[in-house]
Amino acid sequence: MLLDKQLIANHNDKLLAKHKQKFAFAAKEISNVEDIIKKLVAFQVAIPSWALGTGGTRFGRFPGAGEPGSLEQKIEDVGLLHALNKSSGAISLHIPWDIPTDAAAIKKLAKKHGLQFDAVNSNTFQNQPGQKESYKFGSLQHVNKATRKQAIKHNIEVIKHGVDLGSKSLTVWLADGSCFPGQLNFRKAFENTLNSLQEIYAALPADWKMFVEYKAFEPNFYSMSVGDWGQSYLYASKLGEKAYTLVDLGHHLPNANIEQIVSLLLMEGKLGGFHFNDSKYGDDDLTVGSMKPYQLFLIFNELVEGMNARKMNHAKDLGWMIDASHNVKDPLEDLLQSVEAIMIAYAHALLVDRKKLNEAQQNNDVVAAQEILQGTFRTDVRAVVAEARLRSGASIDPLGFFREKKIREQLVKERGANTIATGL
Ligand code: RM4
Ligand code: MN
Ligand code: MN
Repeated sequence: MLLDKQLIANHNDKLLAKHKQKFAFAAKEISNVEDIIKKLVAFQVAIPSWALGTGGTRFGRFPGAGEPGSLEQKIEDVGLLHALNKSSGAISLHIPWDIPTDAAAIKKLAKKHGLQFDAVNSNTFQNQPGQKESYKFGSLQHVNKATRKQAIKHNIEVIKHGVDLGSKSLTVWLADGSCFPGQLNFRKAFENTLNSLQEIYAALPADWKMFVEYKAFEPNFYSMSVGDWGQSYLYASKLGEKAYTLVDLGHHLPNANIEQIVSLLLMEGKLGGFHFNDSKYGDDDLTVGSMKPYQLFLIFNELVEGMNARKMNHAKDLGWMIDASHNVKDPLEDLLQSVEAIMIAYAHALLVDRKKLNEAQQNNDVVAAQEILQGTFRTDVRAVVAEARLRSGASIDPLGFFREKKIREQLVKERGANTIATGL
């Protein structure tokens, strides 16, 4: 489904007077509002191809209707999101869930929707039909060379798919690890993983990046072979300058100080990619900003501070992606909420008075530092984010549009009620 621009414009017209009033009120208090809007317009968050269907838990899955049943339909879904918010201009593919059999046609379709291909993701956490070696006891870390070779080969194939589509990065997330003490020799597992990653790294095109994603636990519950940012950083450093750490917000032990991790990785020039989601307990993969919006702001605050310190381009120099799963909400509505939460957190981070904050830090004025951060966080920037959308031709109110125009109902009519999207 390709959204008619005029429909969005007509919907915006109805909301315009009220929006302008809210925006004028917000803008009065913000001295650098035009600069913030420019940055918001440029900022794009990739949507993963596996987040467009209903996710499940290990207890069950309750599919919604009108889910995308093919890669083409997934691209159309991301195209819909992008038409509504103009901030979701990229899709990230998971192979083999979404193999682009006709890369040229897929590229053409993506282009029609204004989409680019973000990082490609490999999958060595599931066995595929007909696969010779099993990943039950790991993939790149495996004690058997044949299993490691098979997993390496898969990653290299994923790079090739990415090259065909114009991707520029590979994300490697490993489920590898152990479930019980004594099961693994940690050093050997590390060495095997590193050697395997080195072979994959050698197959990277010159202008590509490799993201090494860490996760504290699950599916292995005693040790993970890339369990935290220290281990990921170690692999990335040993691999070379094209390798980076990827931070997924849900992959830490409870109460980890993610903003500090982000700050130090940026300082070392080793933060490469970012997966947004929210959680209360573990890797809950909930809507971004639904549980801990203040933490999201604190993370963005460090991202902006650290990227500015290195004179990085906020929109282009890191890979931004949502990595969430939707068990009870409509995936498209959930993704619209996530993107909105990200844009609000980013706007807040751009709003922080860095000069004053620096002064407060230099003077050990703890109270002032807190006032600055919390004062910013409590500023309502929703109209500023909406203004950025309006100026880029998107909807002032994407969720309102989605509901009013009964987009899901139309998709059900097109696709039927029983389609099931590939993914977890
Ligand atoms: C993992 C991790 C990866 C994602 C898979 C589906 O927990 O977050 O990024 O590729 O899930
Ligand atoms: Mn992830
Ligand atoms: Mn995850």
